[in-house]
Amino acid sequence: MHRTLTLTETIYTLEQLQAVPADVPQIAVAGRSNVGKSSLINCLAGRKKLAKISSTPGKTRSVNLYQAAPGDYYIVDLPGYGYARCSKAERNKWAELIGRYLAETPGLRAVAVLMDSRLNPQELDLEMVSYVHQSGLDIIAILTKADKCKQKDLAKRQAQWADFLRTGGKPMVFSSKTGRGRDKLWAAMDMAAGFDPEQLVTDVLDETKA
Ligand SMILES: Nc1nc2c(ncn2[C@@H]2O[C@H](COP(=O)(O)OP(=O)(O)OP(=O)(O)O)[C@@H](O)[C@H]2O)c(=O)[nH]1
Ligand SMILES: [Mg+2]
Repeated sequence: MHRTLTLTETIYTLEQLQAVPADVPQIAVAGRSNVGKSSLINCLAGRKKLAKISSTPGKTRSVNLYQAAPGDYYIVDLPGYGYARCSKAERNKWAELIGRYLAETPGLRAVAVLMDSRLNPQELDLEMVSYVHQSGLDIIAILTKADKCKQKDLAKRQAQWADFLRTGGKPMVFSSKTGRGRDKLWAAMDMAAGFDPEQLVTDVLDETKA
């Protein structure tokens, strides 16, 4: 099925957060700086330059809402946390923006938490996972940059993370470079947003026939 993502809102300040539509479901994409959030959005969209990416951490500085179609919900690219090389004031500003977004968005249904498949669980990853658990939101746990790991190490990493995920499930394995996990992630996003992926396929086929 052909999916599209369209950037509809770019939010820099707490005041602008008020403009976020309350009635449309949203799935946030969160994770430490440089883990691959914006690359994952581009991979889902099948476009290289939709979201800006960089090998230098701290690239995304706003909350960016991408409208998914079909389905009609938002996938939201967040600034990364834990970026050490910016001022404390700036770090606090982002942390507050991310925190307020996660706490005050009525349409928020789930948080995709991205973790680097090459690293042991980091303190900031564990904090985010426990925040999502406490807030009662669904969690979609994702190991990024899987192309940089051997299959055996990925399996170990999945088992390691399963201990921390309350659902008892393993994180999904994803690579923006190879597209590994892309279809599975779209299905998980659809379901978390309240859509049945199979129904979306049927709807699209019906529209094409009509
Ligand atoms: N090999 C490989 N590199 C990746 C993958 N995903 C992202 N990268 C690289 O990792 C770096 C960071 O990617 P971004 O998508 O900008 O990361 P981000 O999480 O959005 O970073 P911030 O916006 O700074 O929080 C870039 O150099 C990407 O090319 C992947 O699946 N495989
Ligand atoms: Mg980014």
